[in-house]
Amino acid sequence: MAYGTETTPLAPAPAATVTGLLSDIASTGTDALRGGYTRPVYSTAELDLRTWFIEQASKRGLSVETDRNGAIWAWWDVPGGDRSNSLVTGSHLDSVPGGGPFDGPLGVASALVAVDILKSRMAAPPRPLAVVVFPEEEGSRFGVACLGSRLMTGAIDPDKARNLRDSDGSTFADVAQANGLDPRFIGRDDQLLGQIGAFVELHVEQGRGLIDLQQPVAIASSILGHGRWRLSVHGQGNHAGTTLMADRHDPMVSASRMVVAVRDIARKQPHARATVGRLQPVPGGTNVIASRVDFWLDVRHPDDAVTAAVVQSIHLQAQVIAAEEGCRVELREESLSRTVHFDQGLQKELQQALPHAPILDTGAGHDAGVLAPFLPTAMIFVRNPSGVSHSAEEHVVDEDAEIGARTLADALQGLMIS
Ligand code: HGY
Ligand code: MN
Ligand code: MN
Ligand code: MN
Repeated sequence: MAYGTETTPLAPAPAATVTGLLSDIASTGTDALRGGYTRPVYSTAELDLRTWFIEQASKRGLSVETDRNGAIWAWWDVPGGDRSNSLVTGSHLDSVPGGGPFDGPLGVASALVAVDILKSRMAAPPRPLAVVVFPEEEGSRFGVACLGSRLMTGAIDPDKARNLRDSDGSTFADVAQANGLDPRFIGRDDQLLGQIGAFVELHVEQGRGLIDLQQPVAIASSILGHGRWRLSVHGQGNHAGTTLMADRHDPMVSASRMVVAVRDIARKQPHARATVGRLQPVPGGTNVIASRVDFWLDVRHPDDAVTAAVVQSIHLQAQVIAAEEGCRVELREESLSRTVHFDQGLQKELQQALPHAPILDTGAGHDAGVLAPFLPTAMIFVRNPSGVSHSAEEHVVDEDAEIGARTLADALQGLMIS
């Protein structure tokens, strides 16, 4: 270095912000066709997000490990490295097709900024802290939501998970193996589960609660029970031009009548939500009467018995419609999550740290909901001025995003010393 040149001390790197971290990944997995983001688990986009997360965690001096089910854990260890009674926060990076930029990544980015805030307040954590990214939370590729957290807790049979197939016919076992996992060892992880003292997930609110309350953050009280069922309607495939209308057993007509019946049945049950968002004719040709139509049903209600009753009514009505149309219908349950009430004790502790935050329930499923039966779990929601989610319109204003991260840091700090 030439003498006499004054070296101005390097200015400390500007503190990371949630908005800044999310802008780093804003071009990853954009979907020109659908709008929004399409980041299925183990797709190039989601793998790029995993790389981003590992880089961000490593930059913060966290020790990064991937567990047997593909979840990534970034640890801020206590001196000595004992991880019992750890605090865990985080969320997911995969998305629904055409999803918004915040569903999942907001919780991950906020957790990274919360670590920065806590590191500015203490040299070492009094309790081990981990930021986790769970895989396949949306179930968009292999059909079962929260697959990573269900595997870790044993909430899904590993054999069933290994044999789940994506739309190309690849099994989860194949894809997991291609991404460094050993499919023989996926499943319940008692050692990891036993280390977690509490889990707090921050997530964009997927509704209007905070808009109407005019508050930036809320604490979650419960998650509606929800399930997914696949209905397959079998008819007579045939030529669109040579088959008279009177000679048809068209499963597309049956399925369409069934979708309307789903809406009509759910409308009769206050608080019930029933959705058909995915319908696949086979073979799917414009000039072909389908031989089969598969469609997927998502039903949710605060009372699990009502969810079951709604599905049963839908199944009965579907059988009536199929008989009238000369078709046959099969229904198969793909996943079921009971209504979850978050840990009261943890909720009270959060309320001490966040005295102004209202308490809200949610109809959206989360990894936190899967963990809740196994360990004290809580969620923090951040206001979404669009009130819309699972859509490109989903939004969080910069100021609320930073309030969310600070709120998470305060909540975690409160739990560290409790
Ligand atoms: O479907 C859900 O509620 C969640 O976003 N996976
Ligand atoms: Mn989510
Ligand atoms: Mn979602
Ligand atoms: Mn979720």
